[in-house]
Amino acid sequence: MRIGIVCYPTFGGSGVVATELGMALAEKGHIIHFITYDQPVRLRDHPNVFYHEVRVSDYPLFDYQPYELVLTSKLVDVAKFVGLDLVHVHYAIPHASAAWMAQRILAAEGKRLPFVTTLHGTDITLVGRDPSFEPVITFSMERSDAVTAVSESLKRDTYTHFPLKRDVQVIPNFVCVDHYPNVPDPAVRKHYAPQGEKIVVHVSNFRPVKRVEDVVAMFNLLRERIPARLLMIGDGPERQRVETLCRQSNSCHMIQFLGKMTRPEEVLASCDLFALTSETESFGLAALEAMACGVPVVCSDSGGLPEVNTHGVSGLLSPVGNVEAMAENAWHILHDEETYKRFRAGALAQARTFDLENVLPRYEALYKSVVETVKV
Ligand code: GMT
Repeated sequence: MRIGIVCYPTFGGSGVVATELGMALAEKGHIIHFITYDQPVRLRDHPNVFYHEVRVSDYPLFDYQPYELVLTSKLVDVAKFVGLDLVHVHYAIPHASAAWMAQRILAAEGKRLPFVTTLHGTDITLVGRDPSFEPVITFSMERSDAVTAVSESLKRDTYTHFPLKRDVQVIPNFVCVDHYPNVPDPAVRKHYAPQGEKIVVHVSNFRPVKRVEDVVAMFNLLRERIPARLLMIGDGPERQRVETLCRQSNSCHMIQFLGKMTRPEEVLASCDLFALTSETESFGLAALEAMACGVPVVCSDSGGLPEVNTHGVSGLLSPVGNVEAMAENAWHILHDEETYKRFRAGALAQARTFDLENVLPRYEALYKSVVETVKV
């Protein structure tokens, strides 16, 4: 099939999922056209993968650049030129409405462009709840030829926040477990924890929803009981504030901010525990990536996190904001070798249930049914 993929090209989970899905489809022989404003960070060269940049003009009349319109025109252009069989848009805003508009423009010329919308989380749970977006998101979800959500929790949230009548299919996010290292590298461990301390790690885009401060609070409590270091990977609006707080605390020398990394798994695999303290998380791809490296997870029990991290198997969960419980959970996982080995094995086994091998056929089947049923 010739498939267009529209996504945010940044470090966020939706862009990562879209990119890895496209790469995997290309590997299976599909021809994939990424259409976005920048080269997706995880995109690699492949003979079946093409990238089309959406360039917004900086004409002085525009205080706000009309990205959605330029994206629509690009979709029409690519669809006509390469003969796309369908478009898969990741993140509803504004991708689903752009795809719908492109579909209508092509229909006026007697051409067909089915589109699938995948909801990733903040498009529904945060941004989507802004009433000013509601009519457009509801409309473009209703008009999508198929809608998927990355967890059961996100599906429930979608029906709660939007007056949606159509069906939403859950297709979870995935990892290619065999592509992740799952044995700690002694040199990396020595580098980050020279005294043999336990290494706790957090990866995110440091948005307020991640409650990054709770990671630090949980770590400070843990450090009262066992020697530990904390690695903070990623960057975003909260980083400066939280980094300043850390610098003022007496555990400053035990916390390192590493910034954005294109291959976080090279550090993750050498860590002992992953911490994710989010207010809400539709899925928690970062946690799944840690589990694919054999790293157990301590996280909040909100949104789709309980679907990803099985309590008592791949890690432990506790209520949002309860840093004492999170520190207790971290201590429980790390305090003795036998328990730790059990959680490590559990994390890896749980990650395997989300292996690409199990998820890719579900997207392919969905594409096939959409292409077979959608008319102009
Ligand atoms: O977490 C973010 O703020 C970024 C956002 C995105 O669109 O990249 O992540 C969302 O989608 C990911 C991929 O499906 C999920 O793993 C994240 O849980 C979800 N984030 C939230 O729900 C906060």
